[in-house]
Amino acid sequence: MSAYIEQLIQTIADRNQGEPLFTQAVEEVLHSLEPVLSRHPEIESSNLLERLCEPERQILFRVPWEDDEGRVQVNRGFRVEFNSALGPYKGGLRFNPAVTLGMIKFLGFEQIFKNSLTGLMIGGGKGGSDFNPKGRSDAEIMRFCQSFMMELHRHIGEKTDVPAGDMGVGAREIGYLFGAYKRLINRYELGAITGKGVGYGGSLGRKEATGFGCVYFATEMLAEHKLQLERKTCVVSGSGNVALYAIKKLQNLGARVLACSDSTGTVYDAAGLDFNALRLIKEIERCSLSKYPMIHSRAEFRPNKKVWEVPCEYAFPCATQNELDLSDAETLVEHGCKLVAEGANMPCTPEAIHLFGEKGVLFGPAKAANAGGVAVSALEMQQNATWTQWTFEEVDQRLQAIMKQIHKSCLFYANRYGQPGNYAHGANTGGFLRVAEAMFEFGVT
Ligand code: NDP
Ligand code: 2IT
Repeated sequence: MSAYIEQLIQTIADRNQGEPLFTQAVEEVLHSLEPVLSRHPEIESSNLLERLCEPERQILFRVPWEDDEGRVQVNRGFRVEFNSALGPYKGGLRFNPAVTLGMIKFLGFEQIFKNSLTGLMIGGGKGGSDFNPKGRSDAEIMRFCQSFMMELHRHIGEKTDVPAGDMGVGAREIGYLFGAYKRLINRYELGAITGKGVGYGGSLGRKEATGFGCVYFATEMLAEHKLQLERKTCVVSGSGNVALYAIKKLQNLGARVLACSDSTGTVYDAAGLDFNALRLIKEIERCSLSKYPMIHSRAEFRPNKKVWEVPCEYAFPCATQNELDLSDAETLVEHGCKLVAEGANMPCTPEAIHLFGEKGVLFGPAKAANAGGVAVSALEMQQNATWTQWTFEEVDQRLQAIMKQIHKSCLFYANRYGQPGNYAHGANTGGFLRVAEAMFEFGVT
């Protein structure tokens, strides 16, 4: 590693103490950039990387709200506006008790490169709260969202910063957030939030986009290596928005999905998972997957077990960060797994990714493989800007074209900077260069 990069990583770790997820994400990107730096000395001389690793703006706020018992609760709200070189800050909101500033910074940092890779005009940002939506009534969720927006509204806008969903934030929360926003600003500013309901300005295909996009990306990787999806066995971790629609697309394309998971455990169904049953349990009833065997008695629920123990040919981590570690990677390799495509953000640890490289497991990194969600969010902004709505087919076709293009870019940049076939390398360098070129043209910003 170059002394410059090593020093920079150290400086960033020192300046962001107590934020291990953020430093993990930064390290992974900076390591990839070495060959770029040696060809472009102006990056070092202009301190571009230091600027890139420092958010343009970070907003922290109190979110007071009243629960159903009339008690006043207090949560923390975050919005990290990381980089606006390519467009308005764009990225989701995460509601989860584990949320910290460091977590939002890691997600916002990743978002910069992912959004750049889509080729669309979107900067990088992320937000959220340490609010735990689990076990809360709809009325509590609504009051929380309204209070959250009471502060957030002054920072967002269709040309400023455009939030969407992430873990714990789906159609219900987006509805409450948009309803509050509209009231507070007294304007029907559709493009200020994405992931909206399709009846009031949302894009058809946005709900499916991340999961579908991840499978489209995997399909490109497989085709590149003369492999197929049809009749292959797959496992998907998680059973939320990303996981469910990855499962659906895998099944549509003829794969057999044997297992998925949630925070309570794994469900294994040798006959292939039933998408409608999963959707009922997770999207509609918001229950634990332990209910699945009540619908299909042939299936087995394994409490507190990870999905990686189920032998598969292709694996799709779609739940959360660092959910697939070295020992999980070893298990996957032992079972003959040939491809891992990340639907979640940073689900594989650096050690796991290293092992995949050594063992020749094809690895599709999150920045590329899960970019379909934010890409269709940008398509939602385009529709909103022209007060139109495209058909599902139109959106899906554009999504497929975008995922194909991202796949091509990854290979192109990996090859150009001396790591042929390394998708993670190509995603980092390709995503970086587009942002860096814009930042150069802006001067010192
Ligand atoms: P959801 O909240 O819809 O679903 C998250 C799922 O992961 C739930 O099923 C949850 O279980 C499960 N889960 C959480 N922790 C664990 C764990 N340790 N082990 C197993 N399962 C777990 O979130 P999304 O599907 O939207 O997001 C999932 C990932 O994808 C996140 O990393 C997110 O940042 C990323 N992502 C999301 C995009 C989007 O458009 N939504 C776009 C790009 C990336 P339970 O139901 O029990 O809580
Ligand atoms: O991580 C992500 O890309 C998202 N949660 C989606 C962001 C968006 O703005 O649609």
